Order: sequence, then structure tokens, then C-alpha cells
Amino acid sequence: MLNIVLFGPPGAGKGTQAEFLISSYELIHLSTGDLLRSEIAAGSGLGMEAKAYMDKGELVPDEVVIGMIENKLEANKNAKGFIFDGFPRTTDQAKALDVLLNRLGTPITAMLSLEVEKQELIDRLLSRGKNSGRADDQDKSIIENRISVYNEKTSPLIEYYKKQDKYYGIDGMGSIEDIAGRLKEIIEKQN
Ligand code: B4P
Repeated sequence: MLNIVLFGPPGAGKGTQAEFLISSYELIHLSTGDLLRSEIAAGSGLGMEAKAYMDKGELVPDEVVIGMIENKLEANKNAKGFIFDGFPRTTDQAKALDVLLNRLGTPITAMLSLEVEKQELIDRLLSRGKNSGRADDQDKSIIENRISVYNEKTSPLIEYYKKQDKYYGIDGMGSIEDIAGRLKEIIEKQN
């Protein structure tokens, strides 16, 4: 199985590049952001709880997102592989993912980390916010909080995957096609 963690700060292009990887490699796309937004759209209790965190640019509690990923892995045991988009975002989430994948007998293949300058992240998210209706993309101070939360709680995962020899840093600046080509080059070297 090909199990990819697509990593990077908010606005780095994770969701954008995930679309390309799913079609190229027939992987199951697991985006915790998308799963949470579906819960909000459905008006579920979980969605309402998550919305309070997301609208402020804070992380949703670990147990909520880990539970969602566990359900999806169980439901897709025969997949060719998974692309984890926006998950894990904390060390506890990364440890939980390793346990869940061990149970399926299939580890993470690689962590692909998109590197993008802060001002470009802010510009991309504000630009998406004009059309997306996403509350967390509308306000510069919320976007800056999301980037701070990334720096504090999520970026330590780079060390976590470096220790497992699975980290790959990728230049996330430039055209979507060029970045997709950089990701493909690394994925083709796996196995
Ligand atoms: P996510 O949905 O994961 O959103 P994101 O970090 O903003 O990244 P996204 O994938 O959407 O954006 P992309 O870079 O593709 O998270 C939202 C919130 O959900 C979090 O703040 C948190 O509250 C919660 N959450 C999610 N997962 C969680 C977890 N595991 N634990 C706890 N909480 C969790 O694209 C951004 C924009 O840039 C797009 O408009 C795109 O078109 C554009 N773009 C992309 N590539 C570009 C390029 N090369 N050039 C120009 N523009 C580009």
C-alpha cells in the first residue's frame, strides 16, 4: 500500500495537490478538514463542536479527529493506499495513526511536506475566502492564528517523521502543475 501524509501549513496546497495524487495513484483521500466541514454541513453534534474551534483557527480535539480517521480506515481496508491530508496535526495524532496503520499491517510510506512562505499562505487563503464562504479564510488575524498553531503544534511532526526516515521537504511555491511534478518525482522513488 502507498500511504502518504501530505503535510504543510494552512494554504500550503495540501487539498489542491491531494486531488492530483488521488487521480494519479487511485488512493483514498482522507482530509480531516473536509470530514469536519461535512459534519458541520450536516448539522451534527460533532460538527457543531468542531465549528467552534475551526472558526477561531484552533485545532479540533485529538480524540474527535482520530475517531473519524479510525472509522474511515476500517471502512476502506482493501484500498490501494491512503492520502492523509491535514492529518496528523499533533504528535498524539501521529502516534495514533501509527497504531491504527500497524493494525492494518501497512505503515506510512512517506511524509511530503509542502514549504511555502508566510505571506503567500496569507494571500492564498484570503483569496480563497472571497468565494469559499469559509469563516476561517476571511479574516487575516484568524489566518495568522492558524499559522501560529501550525508552527507550535504541527510543525514538530517534521522531526517525528525525520526520525522514521520518511520526511521529504518540497518547494510549494510556483504553479500547481510544477509542484505536482515535484511530488510525483518523490513518490515514484518509493518501493
Ligand atoms: P484544512 O481543511 O486542513 O485546511 P487548510 O490547512 O486551510 O489547508 P487546505 O488543504 O484547505 O488548503 P490548500 O492549501 O489546498 O483545515 C481547516 C481547519 O480544520 C483547521 O484550522 C482545524 O481547525 C480543523 N482541522 C482539520 N484537520 C484537523 C486535525 N487533524 N486536527 C485538528 N483540527 C483539524 O489551498 C489553499 C488555497 O491556495 C486554495 O484556494 C488553493 O486554490 C490555493 N493554492 C493551492 N496551491 C496553489 C499554488 N501553487 N499557487 C497558488 N494558489 C494555490
